[in-house]
Amino acid sequence: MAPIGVYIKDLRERAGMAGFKVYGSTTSTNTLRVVDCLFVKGLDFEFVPIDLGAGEQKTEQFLNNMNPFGQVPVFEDGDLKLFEPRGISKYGRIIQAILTNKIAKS
Ligand SMILES: N[C@@H](CCC(=O)N[C@@H](CS)C(=O)NCC(=O)O)C(=O)O
Repeated sequence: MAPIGVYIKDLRERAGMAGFKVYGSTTSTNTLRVVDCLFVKGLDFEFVPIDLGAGEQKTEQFLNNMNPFGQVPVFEDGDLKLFEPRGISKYGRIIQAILTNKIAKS
């Protein structure tokens, strides 16, 4: 396992560069939890609607590229994808700290 400094450096390099995306549905409480968390942290993101009723979360494309569990939300930052709301929230907190220089840039 890499030391935490390596992860922090990688996060610093990627923070806000790629533009965040949230794939989800406004009828999904888990999506709304993530959206709310990003708003509170002042992090910009693009919202990509997924039609749960139509089963868009179960397509092969979604299962292979977004979330193998076939659920929303999915948070995307470049090639990084997260699909656990608490993990997304924690990631947002770290990114916010980096962007607001609470974790000093080297
Ligand atoms: N483990 C996930 C569960 C996410 C979840 O339950 N998502 C629901 C919407 S709130 C979903 O995608 N449902 C559609 C499905 O399961 O097909 C989490 O904690 O967020």
